[in-house]
Amino acid sequence: MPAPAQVREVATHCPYCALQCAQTLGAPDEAATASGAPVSVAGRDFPTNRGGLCRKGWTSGVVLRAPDRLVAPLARDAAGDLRAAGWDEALDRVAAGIRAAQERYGPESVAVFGGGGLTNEKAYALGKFARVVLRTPYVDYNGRFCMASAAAGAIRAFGVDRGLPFPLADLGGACAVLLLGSNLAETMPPAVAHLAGARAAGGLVVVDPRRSATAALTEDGAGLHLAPVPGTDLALLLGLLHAVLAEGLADEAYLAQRTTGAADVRRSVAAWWPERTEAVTGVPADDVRAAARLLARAAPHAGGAGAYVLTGRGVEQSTQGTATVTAAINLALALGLPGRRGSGYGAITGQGNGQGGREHGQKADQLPGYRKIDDPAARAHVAGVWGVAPDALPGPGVPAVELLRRCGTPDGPRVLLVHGCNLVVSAPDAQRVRERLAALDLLVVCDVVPSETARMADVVLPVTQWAEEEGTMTSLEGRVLRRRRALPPPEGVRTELEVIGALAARLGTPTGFPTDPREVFGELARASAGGVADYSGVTYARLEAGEALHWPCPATPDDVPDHPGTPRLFLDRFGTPDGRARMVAVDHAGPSDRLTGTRPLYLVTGRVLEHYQSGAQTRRVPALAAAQPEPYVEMHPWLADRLGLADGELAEVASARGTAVAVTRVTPMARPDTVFMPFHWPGEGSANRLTTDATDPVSGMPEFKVATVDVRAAGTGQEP
Ligand SMILES: Nc1nc2c(c(=O)[nH]1)N[C@H]1C(S)=C(S)[C@@H](COP(=O)(O)OP(=O)(O)OC[C@H]3O[C@@H](n4cnc5c(=O)[nH]c(N)nc54)[C@H](O)[C@@H]3O)O[C@H]1N2
Ligand SMILES: Nc1nc2c(c(=O)[nH]1)N[C@H]1C(S)=C(S)[C@@H](COP(=O)(O)OP(=O)(O)OC[C@H]3O[C@@H](n4cnc5c(=O)[nH]c(N)nc54)[C@H](O)[C@@H]3O)O[C@H]1N2
Ligand code: SF4
Ligand SMILES: [Mo]
Repeated sequence: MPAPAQVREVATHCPYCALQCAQTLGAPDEAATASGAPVSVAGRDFPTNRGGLCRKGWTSGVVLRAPDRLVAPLARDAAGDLRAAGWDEALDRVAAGIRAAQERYGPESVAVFGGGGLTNEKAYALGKFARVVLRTPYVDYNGRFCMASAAAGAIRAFGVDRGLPFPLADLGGACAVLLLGSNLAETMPPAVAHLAGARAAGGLVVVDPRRSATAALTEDGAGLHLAPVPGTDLALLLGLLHAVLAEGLADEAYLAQRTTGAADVRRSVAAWWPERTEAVTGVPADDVRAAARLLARAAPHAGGAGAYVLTGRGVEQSTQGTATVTAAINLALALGLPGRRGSGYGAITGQGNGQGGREHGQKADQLPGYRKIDDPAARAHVAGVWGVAPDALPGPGVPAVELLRRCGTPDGPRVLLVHGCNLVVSAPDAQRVRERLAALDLLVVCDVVPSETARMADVVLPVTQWAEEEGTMTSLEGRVLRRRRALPPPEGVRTELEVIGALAARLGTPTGFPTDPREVFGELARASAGGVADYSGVTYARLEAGEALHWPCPATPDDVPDHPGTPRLFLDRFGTPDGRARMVAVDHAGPSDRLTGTRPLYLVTGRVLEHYQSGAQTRRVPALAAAQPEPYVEMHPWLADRLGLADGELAEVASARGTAVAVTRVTPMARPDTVFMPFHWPGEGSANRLTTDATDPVSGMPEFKVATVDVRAAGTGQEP
């Protein structure tokens, strides 16, 4: 009998969402690893997850052993098939394709698409590679699909975008939480524990057109569920603020001392009587008033235990996402919440490194440290760290959706490098995205598995995943965490830092591209010094010692103690030039799709507990795939009855973009005028065949959440 494998315990964090639950991996020794021994996963005590994990976290070790794991580069041959290739051959082909495009069309012919799941080190290296080696403005990432509106709203109001400007555990002390468009109970289950205080006080208010698992947490006197017409949250927030002001519940002293713009905002909500709000949103006027009172009673100026306003993708993935976030912030400011201990406003970041991913320079308009690429001082600082002339850095590029629209067009990018995004499943109007990718001269995809996007590529480069690499992630509360290597990667796989370094060497680079994550982090920290997201005082050594370091954490001189990091922002002042929060008046216009006689229903899209995003990872975990095997469309029994659809029957859902076919699930969770589809699957049932690529004018974020559709039994032709 072979000797049992020695198991080494490695403390790390979950590969998936921004909660970054702490895990202990049981990693078998090298010999057992090589023969495919499983990696065990256990929850580890940590302030965000308190030892808990969701079902995805528990099964995350399975992805490390995916049978179709990419272990060699793939290159498309003359017959059009992807076949295994050596690293030199694959990298040479990528470099030659880039050079050919650039010689013919200039540096703007090459684009980079990054991801919010990449470590800080990889995101930083990718942005630097795009600017210094490719010299292209065309770099953006999937955070544009996720956090862009929350970021734009927070920067405008507070001068700083850190999803939660306070530790998540602070929520526990509050007696009211307004949760807009977030289904935490499925998307971050361990976080639900932090709502216990609000629920016990009857103060949890969930705004969601569906009676989601999170909305159900308001039952039994725990709070209120408001179910607006999809896409009308902005009107609801204007009504809530109207009610707060009309009933004299605002924190006037705070408004006078800590904000600007209150007078404009007051005028702008004057006409949003709860009754008018009801007419637009369908939320009863009495519920609007009740929610306003409940929040106000919990606010610090009323002597309450504290209140929070939190937004999620349900309100942000909208053509008025930035305005909606702004309205949520205005409400929070009127109640005197932000920058107060035990109260606040926050946006719940989604991807594992959704926060860090937007700070280190893979966003079209940014340089590391959350610096603006069009700011001369920022350019000079970062160029200095990179050892290049500031003028050599390109200017701002365009947001993700626009970048994709330009791919393969005569004046747009001819080559696209994708790192950490399964675009053809997760981008809006995905069939059109497929067409754009097919029109490229060269599509290069770096991934760990043959995702649907990788299958379209000309060259696929296999990279290490999560437990096979070192790095850092920044969680939803702005805390920098160590991701640790627990086991060696399969032979034939390289780290993304090695891939970027090898391409830089082939293409010629004026500066170094280190491949040791610790070294990259040191450089990133220097590049971020003095920026909004200052990591210069964070080191691997401090993280390894278990220090809780939330940025900003600037470096200190040798004779001064280390900066302790900043768990709570804005306690003294906001990050604006005058230190006050800016209130900005906004108004409601509604989503870009309108109900019509031929498209009489709303479609909203989102997530289920068992699958993560495009499903590239979780569809490869048998237990998760068995629990949620296929695309479906959720509808109310009345609607199903009217459409002649029974549970389990195939429904055809048609929008102005295309048609999807998915299994009907009849449930009273849905509003009778609204159907819901998760977006985790490719193919015929893919929700993003239906979504619009209309974007928010400020943030560039697409309107994933609301489309108008027709639904009928599949195969019944034009007339139902
Ligand atoms: N299981 C699971 N967990 C995840 C992820 C995953 O893919 N799967 N992804 C992670 C990532 S990247 C993200 S961004 C987060 C997202 O986390 P959430 O924001 O919680 O997730 P969603 O399901 O996209 O949307 C939340 C809710 O918005 C509602 N909604 C739809 N339209 C509207 C509307 O017009 N108004 C309002 N008020 N609500 C609306 C939907 O009904 C849904 O219940 O989750 C993270 N965690
Ligand atoms: N209809 C609809 N569409 C949506 C949304 C919605 O609510 N509704 N939500 C949007 C949101 S919030 C998000 S965040 C996006 C997410 O959508 P995607 O960006 O497609 O997310 P993932 O499925 O996580 O894709 C990540 C890919 O990177 C691979 N990967 C994992 N780790 C690494 C790594 O370290 N390096 C590299 N190179 N690859 C890696 C994975 O295998 C996977 O193929 O979807 C958006 N699309
Ligand atoms: S909630 Fe998020 S971080 Fe925690 S185990 Fe689940 S997927 Fe992982
Ligand atoms: Mo996301």
